[in-house]
Amino acid sequence: MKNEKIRNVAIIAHVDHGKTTLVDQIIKKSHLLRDNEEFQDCMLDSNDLERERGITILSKNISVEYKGVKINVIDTPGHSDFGGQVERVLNLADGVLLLVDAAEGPMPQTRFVLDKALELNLKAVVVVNKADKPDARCDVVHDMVFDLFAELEANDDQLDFPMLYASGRDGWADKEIDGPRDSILPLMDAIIEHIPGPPVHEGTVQMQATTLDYSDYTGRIGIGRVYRGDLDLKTPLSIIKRDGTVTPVQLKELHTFEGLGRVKKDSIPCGDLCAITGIVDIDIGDTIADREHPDALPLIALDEPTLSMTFRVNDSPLFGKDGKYVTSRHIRERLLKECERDVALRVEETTGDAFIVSGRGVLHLSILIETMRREGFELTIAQPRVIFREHHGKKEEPIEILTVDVPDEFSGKAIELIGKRRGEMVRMDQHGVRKNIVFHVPTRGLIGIRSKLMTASAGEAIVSHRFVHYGPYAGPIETRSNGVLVSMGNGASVGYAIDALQQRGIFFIDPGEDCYEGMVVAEHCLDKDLPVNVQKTKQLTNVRSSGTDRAMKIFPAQKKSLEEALEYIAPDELVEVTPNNIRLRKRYLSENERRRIGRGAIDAE
Ligand SMILES: Nc1nc2c(ncn2[C@@H]2O[C@H](COP(=O)(O)OP(=O)(O)OP(=O)(O)O)[C@@H](O)[C@H]2O)c(=O)[nH]1
Ligand SMILES: [Mg+2]
Repeated sequence: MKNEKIRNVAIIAHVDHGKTTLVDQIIKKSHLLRDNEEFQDCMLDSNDLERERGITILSKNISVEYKGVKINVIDTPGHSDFGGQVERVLNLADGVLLLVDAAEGPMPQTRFVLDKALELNLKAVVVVNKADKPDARCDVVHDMVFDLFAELEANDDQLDFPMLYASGRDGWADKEIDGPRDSILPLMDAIIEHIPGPPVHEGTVQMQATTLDYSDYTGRIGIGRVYRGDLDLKTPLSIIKRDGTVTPVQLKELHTFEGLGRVKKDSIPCGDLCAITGIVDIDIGDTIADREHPDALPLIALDEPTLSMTFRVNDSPLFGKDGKYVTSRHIRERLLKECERDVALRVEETTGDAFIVSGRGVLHLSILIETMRREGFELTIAQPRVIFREHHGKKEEPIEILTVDVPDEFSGKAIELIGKRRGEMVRMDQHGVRKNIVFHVPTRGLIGIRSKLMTASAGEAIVSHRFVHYGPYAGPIETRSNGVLVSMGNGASVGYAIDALQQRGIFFIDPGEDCYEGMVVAEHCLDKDLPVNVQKTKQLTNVRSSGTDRAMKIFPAQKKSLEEALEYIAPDELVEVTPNNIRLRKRYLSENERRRIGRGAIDAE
């Protein structure tokens, strides 16, 4: 039996294919906003970083009522660093809306999320989105999606997927390509028609947490689905942990999703989604079940971290100038708190006030750093390192699938660049004047590659990658080939000095910025490091200047974003992160010390 009054649907797609925008339209259409709430774009991307970067970081639940049916919609992040999250929340759904950009077609993350959905035997409704784009090629994309389903060995029922054309931005969806294009309702109808209601399993209650949330008032919040029976506040319950231990628990509150928020309830029917509070140590995959019949649900796979960075206290000469939290105690507490809500994160304490923080990729960890920075933390971060593992006595490393879409004339350069980083081409397709090239590349080789590809293609490349598996160690990869210019002294940089030095490299700082001994101020045009005096001022002499002084012409500094900085630094360098500044520095600040210790010693660490 199915509960026809409920639909649970997850929206999945490659990054930026328009998931959140589409969910916005569903919200808008359902008149969910109260009068005093104003409609914003991407309402659901609610935290500052999400809004600023225009990406979804955490999956979110909303719920709308349509034709007497409660539709639970789960918006998921598209970036591959968060793929594990998507995989988990698919457990909440009975079907998916697979969005595909009408111009780009299926991309690596489309393949990944669809594969997971098919594996779970979920019904898919395909939405060819952004059909308003001038370069939309709906028919071609439709065929590509069909081929993708076939490649992923979808069964006949799955292959027979319903398809709609849509523009989330313009708020319409149609079954026909030349439909009226005036309403999003055909999409809502398709959900009700094609996505099955949740099966109702009679018996004692079983609920599983698939996502964690956290609030300072209630502590951990478990979000999940009721698979069997009804979840009731009065029933005595137990929790079954990953290792099989069973402990009696008492729920404090039970919430159901309604509109953009949550509403307190005494009971949740089988098949519906809910959030529960009152269990301090609830974890992903834990089952909440009847105390008399503690039957565990199948475990949920958790993603293993593939990349780590060492976080240390900021010990540069300018430490504490703009941060509130600078001690290792503060950093430890904050990192442990983050682990409470982010299951893909691991923190390990090491000697010397340092923490090895491991996660799913540069973006995953840089979002944590950026968040901490905004909260007033100061840190230094060492170069990202890939996590190797041993398998049958052999060293293995994470391998990713990388897709690069470039205009023809740049394809040679792209292939050469990726080849240098041990990338192997697996496929190349031509569409129009562009080539779509797929590679397998070690994660090590991907660090910093996006900016290189962008430069090599005059900004035209569309680059995306995701982890596929661990594979044999591919051998050494040459990373940065340029050396850097390192400040020899302390004090603000001087325009006169930068003017004189800029023929030797590209500066990362402007005149007047605070510098210290050991700070990296520019990229050297040669392959070795060079100490420079950026505080040097013009000599004042008694001789009257003849007026032939060359006018200074200082090029704008090439400022690095946090991610760029992390991807740029060499093993003997650090990124200093404070609320207002991102500086690059040598790990050992004095030149003598660096000479004594030598670069090799750090590399070998
Ligand atoms: N032309 C056009 N642009 C769209 C459409 N829908 C979304 N966009 C734009 O595409 C960009 C990404 O949209 P989002 O809705 O944030 O995409 P997303 O899939 O949620 O992205 P992630 O959560 O980061 O994976 C934004 O700049 C939108 O304005 C559409 O239907 N047509
Ligand atoms: Mg989004």
